[in-house]
Amino acid sequence: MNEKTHNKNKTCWFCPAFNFKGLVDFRACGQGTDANESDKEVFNLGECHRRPEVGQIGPDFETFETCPEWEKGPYGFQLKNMRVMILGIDGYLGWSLALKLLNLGYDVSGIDNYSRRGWVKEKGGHTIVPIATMTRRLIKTMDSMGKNINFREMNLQDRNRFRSFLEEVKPEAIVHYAECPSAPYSMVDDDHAVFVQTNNVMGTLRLLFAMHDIVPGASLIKLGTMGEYGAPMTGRPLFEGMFPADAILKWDNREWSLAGELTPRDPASFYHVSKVQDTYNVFEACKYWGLRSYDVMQGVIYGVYLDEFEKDEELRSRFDVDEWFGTAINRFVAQAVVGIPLTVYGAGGQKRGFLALRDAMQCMVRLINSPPKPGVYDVVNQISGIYDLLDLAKTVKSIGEKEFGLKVKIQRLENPRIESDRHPYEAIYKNLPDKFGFQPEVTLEDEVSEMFKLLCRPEIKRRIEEKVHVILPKTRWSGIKKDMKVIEVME
Ligand code: USQ
Repeated sequence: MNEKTHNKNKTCWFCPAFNFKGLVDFRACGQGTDANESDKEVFNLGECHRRPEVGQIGPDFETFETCPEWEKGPYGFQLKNMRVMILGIDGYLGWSLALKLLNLGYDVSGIDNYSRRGWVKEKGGHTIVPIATMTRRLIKTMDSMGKNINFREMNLQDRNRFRSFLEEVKPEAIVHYAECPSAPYSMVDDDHAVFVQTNNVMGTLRLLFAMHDIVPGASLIKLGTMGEYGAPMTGRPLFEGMFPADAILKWDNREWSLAGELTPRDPASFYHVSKVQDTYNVFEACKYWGLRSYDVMQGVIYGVYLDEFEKDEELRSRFDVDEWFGTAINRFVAQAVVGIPLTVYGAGGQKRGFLALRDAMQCMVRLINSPPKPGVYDVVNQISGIYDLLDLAKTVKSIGEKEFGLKVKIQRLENPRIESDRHPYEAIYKNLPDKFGFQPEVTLEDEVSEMFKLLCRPEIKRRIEEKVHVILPKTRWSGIKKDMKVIEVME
């Protein structure tokens, strides 16, 4: 596939500017139109918001290649000045995506209530890469890119304000990052578990209803997680959200097709449970109302690099390494820089899908450029490789020692989580490369080197040293409050 033109044959069916007049057919789960009233047409004519002069047109009127509203970009055809709203625009991913989209010519808007800054502060941490206030960020994007972001400070659950912002912007795509992303934070106690689930699940539900009422044609790119699936000990592959066409269930000498059914979920924390519930809510909204969505089952993100960050130090995105908001590879690099033995939990045989920040951003742009048809709920497993934790720690150790002259140890700690630490893991991740032209741009080793380069700077190293007390894990899934024992230190 030519990665630049993978979406060239998509028609008005897929375009968020096309306003359908009839019913849409919910195709994602094998449910046909029989459930709808049979005397109504399933789909019929519509009109284009962007080109009212063409009048009533059919959904196959133009392709992205022929339509003058679409132009060739580095990640497929893109809708000119497409209006993309990022929910959670101040976060690690939200801010990175905002810069990437601005640079590519999108019209970017966003909301945030700065809760991520607040959660990290509540736990005594700070982003070890300093970040500017939103006001400074907006000034800096204007200075260095000449672009404005239409930003509003607000909570997604602030119903009336959010709805008026949607009315004002009328986004053509909405990227939903506005959730609390931390498994350990959701396991601290009942207050944190209730907060995470309320924040995440109710925020998404508010969003779905608001989209139904105000922008039903917009495409929703919703951040889910690979952790929804768990790691089944049978070794069953982790398909992309739904079973493939040839999956069969056999039982009691009988057989059924599983094609198109949502696969079982086995989430790994109360946070991951919130994402499972989101999955069902988004799936249902597509089914009931013809909304369209990609649910992005994202693996663990790592990295600090994006071309856009290089334009100005104040454009960098946050980078957390504390127990609650830091994730494995990011934490390992920070630990190596300040001489803490790398914290591998349990046997270290946990396998997970990982993805570098800049590759994650590429995937998101590709998904924005290729909206699903109305009524379609689809899933991508967004990872570029599968690694086990101990191997990752060894990779970080080796790069830290060879390239940066550090002395790095690895410690195996009692596992604070309830999870298998030796298990089979076969995640399927074909949709992004096969359907959307995704090609990873960076290797694990190169990104780890980039991280070391930044984190070894004296001012950043100092910021890690100030927060060493929040690096070792204290939150046990069992609820027992006790430090983790060191099982083994590996030189
Ligand atoms: N782990 C260690 N040492 C550490 C930190 C983590 O061994 O210092 C292990 C954990 O036990 C776990 C694995 O590394 O087995 C991943 O843990 P993590 O903290 O890097 O990531 P996780 O809690 O799974 O959550 C992160 C993001 C979350 C996203 C998820 C994708 O915080 O938002 O949903 O990655 S996934 O892991 O695929 O579910």
